[in-house]
Amino acid sequence: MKIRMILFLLVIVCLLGGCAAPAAVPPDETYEKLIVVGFSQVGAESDWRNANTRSMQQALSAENGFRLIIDDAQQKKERQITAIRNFIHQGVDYIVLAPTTEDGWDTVLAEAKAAGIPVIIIDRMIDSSLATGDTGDQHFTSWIGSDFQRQGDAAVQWLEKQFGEQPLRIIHLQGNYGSSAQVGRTTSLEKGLDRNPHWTLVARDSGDFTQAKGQELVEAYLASGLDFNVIFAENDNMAYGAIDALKNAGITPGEDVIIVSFDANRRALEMVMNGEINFDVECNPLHGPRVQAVIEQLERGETPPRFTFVDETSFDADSLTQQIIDSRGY
Ligand code: GZL
Repeated sequence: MKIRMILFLLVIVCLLGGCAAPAAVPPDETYEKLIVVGFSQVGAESDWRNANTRSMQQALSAENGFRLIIDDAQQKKERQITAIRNFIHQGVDYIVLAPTTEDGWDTVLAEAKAAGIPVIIIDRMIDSSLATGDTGDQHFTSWIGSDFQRQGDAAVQWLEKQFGEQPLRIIHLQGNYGSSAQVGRTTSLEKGLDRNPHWTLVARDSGDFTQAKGQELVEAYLASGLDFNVIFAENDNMAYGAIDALKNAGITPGEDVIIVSFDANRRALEMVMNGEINFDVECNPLHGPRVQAVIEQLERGETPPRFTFVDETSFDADSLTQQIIDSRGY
């Protein structure tokens, strides 16, 4: 009886509007107008990568008219493929991909194309055919990144200029195998070794672009008694690790062992100034404004460049000043 009375009273209250569903929050007009961008990022393995992510966040911000969704793939391609499929399912307006390695993207990018979602590639190449300028498939709208073989050539030519006929015994710390940053920089060193018979490749391993692995590899080389006088590190974070290993062994980096590196992060340029790194090749990560410009062109119905190679330079102690370091964007 009591339950019936309670139910009766509830019905009365509802009829009087006391339990109407909360009014749906009207969609925020500005939120609706934001351009939604799904960004599949390699990971957070290096200073370079983190600067790249910050650049994308600063450019593709809500105040600039964007809603940026970032997926960190932890350097695993499979996670990137899943992320892209999720972006397609979410119906984002654009997809930006910073690919881990060059191969294996055709299927998922064809799915994005079928869904009518433009794809912008940044940083590394997605297919060696791109390196030849061949437009390859049409599964991407625009590519913005670096010429990694040109970076490698700058480092090798500096070694040739600095050391002439002196014998070089080289440790080669590579980036992630199959990434175009590793492919390009390695190709240049290979050609340098072919050109210079007085150069010897003492050891070569992948340090995955990380500081920890760079230190681990050089500690192992030292423990095994390898004799080397150059470390060719394919990014600054591996160079940092190598330098720690040398210092811990009482070896002076930049003097007893020549250090060549890539990225030219501000932290590394300080080490060029203090002599621990001898030569550092810029690899510019600040792609956010470049991606923003491409999307804004597309929004206006314009056609952006298919390939944009970013301008980059290199640094040694002779060319570097504190003013240059302080002016750097990353
Ligand atoms: C290069 C970029 C590389 C950097 C590393 O464009 O892909 O990946 O050289 C980063 O620091 O991890």
